[in-house]
Amino acid sequence: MATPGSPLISGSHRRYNPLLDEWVLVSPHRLERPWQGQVEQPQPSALPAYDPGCYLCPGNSRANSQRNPAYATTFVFDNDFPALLPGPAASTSVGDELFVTEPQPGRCRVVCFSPRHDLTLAQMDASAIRAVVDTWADEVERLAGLGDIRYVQVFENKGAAMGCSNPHPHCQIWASATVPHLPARKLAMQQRYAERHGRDLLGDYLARELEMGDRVVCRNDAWVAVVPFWAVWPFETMVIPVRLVDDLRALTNDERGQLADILRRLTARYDNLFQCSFPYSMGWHGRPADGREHPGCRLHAVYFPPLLRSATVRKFLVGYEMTGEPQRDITAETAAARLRGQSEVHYLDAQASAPAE
Ligand code: H2U
Repeated sequence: MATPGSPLISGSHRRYNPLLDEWVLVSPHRLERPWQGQVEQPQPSALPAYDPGCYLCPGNSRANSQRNPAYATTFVFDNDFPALLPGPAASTSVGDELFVTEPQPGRCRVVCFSPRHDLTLAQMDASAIRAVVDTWADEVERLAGLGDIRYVQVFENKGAAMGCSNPHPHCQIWASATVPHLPARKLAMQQRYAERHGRDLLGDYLARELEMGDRVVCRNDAWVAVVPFWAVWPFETMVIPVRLVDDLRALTNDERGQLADILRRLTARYDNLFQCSFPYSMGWHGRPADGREHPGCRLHAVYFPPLLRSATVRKFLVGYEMTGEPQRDITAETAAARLRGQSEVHYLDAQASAPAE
């Protein structure tokens, strides 16, 4: 059945992000200018399954004379160089109006997704990704239970383009004594919407996206991957649960399995777009561990990939974006159509199974 799609806006316009109370400038007409970007050859993976020099591979040594076990699925350890240090619980801010500080004690963990150095989520099978989902939920549970922790941020920084130090598939978890300002603003906006409408913001947003259809990338019964209407990064996506669930810990067995499915399919589409290991930063936003009510809070993941036109041509948030507000040329609808047009079979797996010429 044809979906109605979004109202067509062709000139320069701004779009509002109701989750962050921010705007993005959209300039679709600029896509008509001559393009001098290169078209690149597909990139084969040159990585070995095991790298003796990798500090994340099984059995290898890390900083501070630590040694990784011979792990077979996921492996989690305390970051040897943590940005947040354990300490006394956060007290109130100190200083005058212009020079304010407050303590931010916490914990930092590193999660290896697989013993295989050469895989990413896009090439792992659903059962291996399911182990990652379970590990995230277990870690949030454990860290949220520590007395001095109010927020647990799970995030993955993938690819050298994002400053990632190691291609071995991994993510980080930073647990802090106060809620960082981005999730805090989202919680406040979701609460305001819930108080005004008696429903949750992302639930209403998801229903409208499913009606319009033109920003949806892929979905299953429990999850939808969508390029948000207010996306800043060219191929930015959100992964939103169909059920109102506020936290990774609260996902049912079925929702966890379906999450593994949607993550594999979305990341395979990303890799296939420019036939490379697609760099991105992703993170989960959900309920804090502060024991308070958070009306309207719906768990979701955000993916921020920097690539624009090829495996090397990326977007930078510079110029007007640092001085005015974020801007994009390709619309969210066009980006979603490009991602929808990709296969969910990873290009390296397709190459490997293609008959030799
Ligand atoms: P990134 O690839 O996103 O930088 O994450 C890798 C993390 O691994 C990084 O935070 C930690 C770094 O501090 N690390 C260790 O904990 N031990 C090591 O021996 C090397 C790196």
